[in-house]
Amino acid sequence: MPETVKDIPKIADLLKDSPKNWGKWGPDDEVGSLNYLTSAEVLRGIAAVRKGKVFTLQVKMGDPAGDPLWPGRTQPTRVNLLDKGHYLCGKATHFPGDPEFSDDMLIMSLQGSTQYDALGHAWCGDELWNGFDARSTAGRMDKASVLPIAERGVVGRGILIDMARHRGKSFLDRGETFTHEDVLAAAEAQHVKIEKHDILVIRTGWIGSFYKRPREEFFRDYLEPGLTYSPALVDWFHDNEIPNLVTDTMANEVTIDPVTGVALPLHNALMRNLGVTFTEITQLDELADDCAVDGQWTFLYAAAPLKIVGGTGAPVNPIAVK
Ligand code: UVW
Repeated sequence: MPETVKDIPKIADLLKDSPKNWGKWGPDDEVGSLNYLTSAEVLRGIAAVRKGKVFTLQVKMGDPAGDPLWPGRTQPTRVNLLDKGHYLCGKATHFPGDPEFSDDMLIMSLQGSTQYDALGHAWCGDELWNGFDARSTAGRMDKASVLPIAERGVVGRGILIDMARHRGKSFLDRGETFTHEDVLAAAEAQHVKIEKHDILVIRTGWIGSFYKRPREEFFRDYLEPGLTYSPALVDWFHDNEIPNLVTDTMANEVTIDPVTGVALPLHNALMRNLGVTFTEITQLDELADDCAVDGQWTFLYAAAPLKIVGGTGAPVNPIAVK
């Protein structure tokens, strides 16, 4: 880790020789590596289904006890607009025949729950994914927003790598890192092979731990565990044409890269440069427990974030079918 802030490299310099998929799917492409998920990949996902068991991977949203979200973002808050009280107090509109209704609204950060990031969510310099002008983010995302991902949907073969279990922990420590080589070692221990175009789902146990320990402890000097940047890791994602990285952390990577001191370098190396879509804040504990029991770590993965026009991200409830 550099000793002073001025020794921390600029992300653009750090990644100047890093591979890019810009232009690979044409100059207008806004879904990046999801292009790898062809119909054949959907069928490969379906072929992984053995038992018809369904798992939903979203965290609860709008829990009055608080939701897990990046410090500084707005908690999803659900507000009742109409309920029995309005009828009792004579404040509700009456419909013919006197049917009664409840109604509500949700206020939240679009990245404030289980979510897909738009490919344009993170950038460096003046260009987003595919070389789109970063000025297109002003006011709303005119390019590489979450909408094209939402319209396309994400379906393929998912594979769960349980890094926490591999390390004999219920959840990884604050700031604990792992590499693609650790991911491969965990896969080997699980007797599974990560195949080209797999949707890579990595469990750290971190989000699950939010529900099991004091909030002050979870958020103290916030530093998540996660994948850590190296050129070899980026090459591995590139060579294996990984379309989607899904984890149970808020940012899919260790918060501060311990070697360079750069914050969240994989957001640029994988999302901006390779077009790898990021799914964050998933809850993977139940799926992982089931996989550990039956030894089946692959499944059909299906998800579609909400179709938010110009959104930098959007909530999603991904589904795994074993
Ligand atoms: C940040 O933007 C910090 O993270 P995320 O990708 O979770 O939105």
